[in-house]
Amino acid sequence: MVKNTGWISFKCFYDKYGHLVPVEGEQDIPFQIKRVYYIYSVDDGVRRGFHSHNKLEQALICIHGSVKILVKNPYESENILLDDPTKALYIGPMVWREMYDFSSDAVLLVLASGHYDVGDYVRDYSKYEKAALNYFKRGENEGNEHTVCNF
Ligand code: T46
Repeated sequence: MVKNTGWISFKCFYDKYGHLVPVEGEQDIPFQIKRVYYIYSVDDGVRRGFHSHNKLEQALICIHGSVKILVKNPYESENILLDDPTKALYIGPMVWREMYDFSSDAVLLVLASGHYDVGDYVRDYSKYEKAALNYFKRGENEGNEHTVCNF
C-alpha cells in the first residue's frame, strides 16, 4: 500500500437481530478520536478531497454504499474501493487523497485524530509535491510513528 496508509479490520457482531461494529479510539484504530464527520448524498461525477494533511491521521469507513479513494505521494499511488463497513482505510500525514465514484447511497464516515484545523491542509499540489518528495525521500519516514500498514 502507499506509505502512511493501511487497512484496519473491525470485529463485527451479528445475529438474527442484525450487525454491530464497535470502533474504539486507541484500540481498534491507532489514535485518539478527536473528531467525527460524515459525507453523504454526493452527486454522480463529483470528486472531493484534492489535499493532504501535515499531521492529521484519519480512518475512513464507508458504512453504507461504496466510494473510491485515490491515495498518492510523488512516488506511488493507489485507487482503493471502500464498500465494507467492517474495514477502515487509515490515511496518515502527507498523503494526497481524492474521493470519487460515490454510490448514491454512500455514507463515508471519517474518524480524525485532531480537531478541524484549516492550517493543517495542503491544497496546492505543487507545494504538496515539493514537501512530500522530501518527506518520503529514500524511505526516511518509513517506520516512523505515523506509518501504519496492513493491519
Ligand atoms: C479529508 C477528506 C477525507 C468543517 O467545518 N469541519 C470539518 O471537520 C470538516 C471535515 C469540514 N468542514 C467544512 C470545511 C468546508 O467548508 O466543510 C466544508 C467541506 O470540507 P472539505 O472541502 O475539506 O471536504 P472534503 O470532502 O474535500 O475533505 C474532507 C476533509 O476536509 C479532509 O480532512 O481528509 O474529507
